[in-house]
Amino acid sequence: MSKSSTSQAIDVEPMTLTRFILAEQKKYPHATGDFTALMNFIQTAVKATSSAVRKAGIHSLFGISGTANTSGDEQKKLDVLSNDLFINMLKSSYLTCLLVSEENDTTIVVEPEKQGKYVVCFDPLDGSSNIDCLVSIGSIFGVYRKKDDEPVTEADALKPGTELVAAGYALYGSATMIVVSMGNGVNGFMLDPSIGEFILTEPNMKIKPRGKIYSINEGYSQFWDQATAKYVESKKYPKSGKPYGARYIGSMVADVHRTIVYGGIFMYPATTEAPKGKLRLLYEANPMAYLIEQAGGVATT
Ligand code: P6P
Repeated sequence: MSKSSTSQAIDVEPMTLTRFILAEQKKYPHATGDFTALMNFIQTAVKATSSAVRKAGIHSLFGISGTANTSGDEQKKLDVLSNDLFINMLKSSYLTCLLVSEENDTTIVVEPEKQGKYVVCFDPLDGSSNIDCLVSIGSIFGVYRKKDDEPVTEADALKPGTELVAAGYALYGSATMIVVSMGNGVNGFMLDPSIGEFILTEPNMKIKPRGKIYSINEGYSQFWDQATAKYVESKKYPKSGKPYGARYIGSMVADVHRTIVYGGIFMYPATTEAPKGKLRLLYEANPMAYLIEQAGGVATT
């Protein structure tokens, strides 16, 4: 990476997320700049959410909004703010036709005059129960391409994860990072607040073949099925070698990011209390499974 000659280490040719994706799309003759443009609008929603998260304590943005989302989760003020940001930026891209948000009871059909080819399923602020205690939280998105010219219906979003054309997350941690894949590997981009750009800092992210960390909410162990219990036991009391370390943040984005960077396993199994599990398929499980597989890992129900 070239540096200017000034004393301030300013990169005169920064590999920004926009530049990277545009170059990536040039590798596919059929590709258009549309996904690059869509990612620019997602970047704006992430930057604004990041700014709000980091000044929430100062500007009384902590606390609840007094409403609940479709899953019955209590909505925080920041949930509502980030949801509005994602919806407004995605709609104004003129590149989306249908939006599915964790915070909305129904699908959002974009006004016909603004419709484009992408369907975006997103959790605008995942892990928001951790906001008020300053634990890392994140945004998750999965992108499908509408394949026909028929009128938009919710069926356009009810697609298997194998049909995703891209997925990513933003992590609002000690730094703000976007991790994204368009089906050709996973790359991580750190927000440089001094220039307001996401800079490529983790090229070609690959999960380790074997890790040393297991991540699951052990508070529910009495509700696990036998297979889960036996597997976790095998990590704590291995027949040979050291036991795995336990790490569980309770924010999926943070737990999955750590799993990609350090290796290991993240689990949120179904329990007798929650036979269908908790993580939502369209905007948590599918996008994260896509990223884990693109990083060389394995994901399963
Ligand atoms: P529990 C956050 O609410 C979330 O959807 C995921 O981010 C996280 O992995 C999970 O729930 C935590 O759930 O039941 O362990 O608190």
